[in-house]
Amino acid sequence: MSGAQLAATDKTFRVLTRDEVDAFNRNGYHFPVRVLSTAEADACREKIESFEFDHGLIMKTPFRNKPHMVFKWANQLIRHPRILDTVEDILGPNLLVWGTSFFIKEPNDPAYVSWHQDSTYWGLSHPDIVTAWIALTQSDIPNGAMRVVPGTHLKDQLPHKDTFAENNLLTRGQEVAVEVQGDKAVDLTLEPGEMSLHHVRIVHGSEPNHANYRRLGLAIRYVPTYVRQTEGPRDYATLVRGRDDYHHFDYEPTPRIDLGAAEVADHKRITEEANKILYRGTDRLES
Ligand SMILES: O=C(O)CCC(=O)C(=O)O
Repeated sequence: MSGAQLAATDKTFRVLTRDEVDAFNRNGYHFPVRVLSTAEADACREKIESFEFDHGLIMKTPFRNKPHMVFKWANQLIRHPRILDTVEDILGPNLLVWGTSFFIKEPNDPAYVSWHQDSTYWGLSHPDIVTAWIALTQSDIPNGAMRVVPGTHLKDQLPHKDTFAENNLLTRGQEVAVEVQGDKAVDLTLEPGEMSLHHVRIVHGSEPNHANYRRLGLAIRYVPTYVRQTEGPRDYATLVRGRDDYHHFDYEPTPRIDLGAAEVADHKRITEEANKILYRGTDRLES
C-alpha cells in the first residue's frame, strides 16, 4: 500500500463517512447536513429581517456580500463547529473563509441563477474550494432551490458569457456558454438549518421563486490555506480553523459590534477590492 493510500485509509472523519466523501469527490455535491436547529435558523432569519425592517432588502445593500464582516451572528456562523467539521472532512484542517453571500428570493420573485461554475471569475489558484449553502428558510422546488449537474466539477473551467441580465443574482449574470444537461440536474432541497455542499467547478443554478414564501440562503466559501489569489495584488479572507503557513490573504477584521462605523468602513474597503477582481475586464464595479 502506498503512503498516500495509507494516509487515506487512516484518515478519521468528523461528520461525513468515507463513502460520503468519496461520493462528493465523484459527484461534486453533498446534501443535506443539519447544522442548526430550526430555532437557531429562525433566529438568524429574524436578525436579517430586523436589519431589513430598518434598511430595506439586504440583497439590495452592500451587505449582501461578506455579511460576516458586519454582523456578529454571521461571523459566528462561518465558524460553526458542525459546518467546519463537515468541510474539514473534504478540504482538510486549515480553512479560510474567502467570501459569504446571501442568495435570497422573495415570494413570487423572478430572480434566478443561471448555470455557472463558481470558479469562473474568482481568480483563485486551485479548484479545491467548497461552498456551504446554509438554508435559513426551507429551500424547495416551488421556491427555486439550488440545482446541480452531478459530475460536472470534473470538467475543466468551461467558457462563460456575461449577460448582466436584470433578474440574474450573479455578479455578471454569467452563464455557461456550452450545452448543459439540465435534465440530469439534482435539486438540493433543504429544510431550515440544513446545508448543502458544492464544489467550485460544479455547474449549478436555480429557477425563480414561484411560491408565496421566501427562500433565504447564505453561501459560505471555504478554501484551504494553500489557495491564493491570482488576479490581484492582495485579497482578503478569514482564518476559521487550523494554521495558515502561507499567508496568501490579508485577514479580515472580526466585527466587535453589528454595523459599527469601523466594521462598515472595513467592509466597504474590502468589498471594493474584491469587486475589482470579480468585475475585472468590464466597465462595472458592482451589479
Ligand atoms: O442560491 C442559489 O440559487 C445559487 C447559489 C450559488 O450559485 C452559489 O452559492 O454558488
